[in-house]
Amino acid sequence: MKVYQQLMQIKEKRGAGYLVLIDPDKQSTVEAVELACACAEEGADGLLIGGSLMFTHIFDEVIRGIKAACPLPVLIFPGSTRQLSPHADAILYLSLISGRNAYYIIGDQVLAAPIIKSMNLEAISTAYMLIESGNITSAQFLSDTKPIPREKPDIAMAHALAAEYLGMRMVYLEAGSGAKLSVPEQVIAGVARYISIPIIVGGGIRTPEEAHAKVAAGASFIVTGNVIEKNRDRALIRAFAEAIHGK
Ligand code: 1GP
Repeated sequence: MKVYQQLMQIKEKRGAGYLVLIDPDKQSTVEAVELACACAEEGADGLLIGGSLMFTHIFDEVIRGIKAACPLPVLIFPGSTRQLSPHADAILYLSLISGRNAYYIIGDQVLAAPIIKSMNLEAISTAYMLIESGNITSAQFLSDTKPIPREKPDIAMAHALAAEYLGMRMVYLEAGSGAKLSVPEQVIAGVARYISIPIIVGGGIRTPEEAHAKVAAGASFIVTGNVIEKNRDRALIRAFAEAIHGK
């Protein structure tokens, strides 16, 4: 079964899905594999691998290691065309539609498309939208784009609807890794009632309660990165999974 279908089944059965971001820059391969296995055992639904920057050469090795040890679907969450691997199950094929920098809307995608095809990777077309989060995030700085103001849900809604009309399959509302403030529920709720494609929400989510509030507002998938990578606490992974699945 395709990963996209798998994700839709998770959303259907569990109300929402929990995706954990593993950044190969922040740990060794052994640690990344350990964390991935803990996520599988404690109820997460999938893994995102990637980051805005990549200082390490072990990107491919981490994905291979995780795939060999862990049953969860592995999706690449690419900061650039340098983050590709034939060992992943799929790639979030991101277009940074909140910005007006053509390179991140279509330039990098053109460079990546033939490689993705040759790797036989499933590409899941995803509208990537940066939402203002209290500080300048890596994604904003590196893409040289402005985020959508957090108190203007109407701007986010119009962008998300444009993505749906363009045929994109998911919308990712991103506060940024380590963001001071996560995506406001008001923005999620506005977008959720306006479009019919699933919404991923991530960036700066630090507690299961916060994750639950995002799902209640209309998120279909929640992503956490830093909070799990720093604590590496199985009970916390379980608590996030339960809060997101509505248990
Ligand atoms: C970043 O949304 C992800 O792209 C995760 O963010 O590391 O802040 O959880 P955090």
